Amino acid sequence: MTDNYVQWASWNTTLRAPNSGGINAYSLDETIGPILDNSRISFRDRLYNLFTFYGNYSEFSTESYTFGTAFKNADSLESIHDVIHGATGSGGHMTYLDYSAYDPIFWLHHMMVDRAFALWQAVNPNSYVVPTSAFQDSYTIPHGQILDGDTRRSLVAVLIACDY
Ligand SMILES: [Cu+2]
Repeated sequence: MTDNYVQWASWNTTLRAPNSGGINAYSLDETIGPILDNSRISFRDRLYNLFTFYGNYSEFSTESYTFGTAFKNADSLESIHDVIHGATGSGGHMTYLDYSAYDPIFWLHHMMVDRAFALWQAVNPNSYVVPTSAFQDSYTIPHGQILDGDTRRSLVAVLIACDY
């Protein structure tokens, strides 16, 4: 465990905007409401733009669509999602991928992401994953492998084969 992650061994409660990384850290909840409140109109406008101008699933959904491709998209549902993770956590659980699901607000946040996706999908029923090559290696996918609408099922097959 590196020094950057030592707090996870000592925190025994969910923290948002923790006042420190120490064992007696507490949440500064009162700082998060204004951050989200000040960004509310921006989030609304960004979603409006995504719903209005993005008819391609890959462009709408993910910011990684721009890496290593000829495609450029200025915004994505994933990007909005990321900003809300950072703001809600403000250094606490929601900020970090490995720990965010320990904060109950994670599930409300992801419910809203799913809702936004469902709304977009209702308007764009014929657009889904555009086959794109993986821009880097991962545990299950080598760089260059084509990712498409069947990739997730392939990952499930790998997990089943690994007895997870
Ligand atoms: Cu998330």
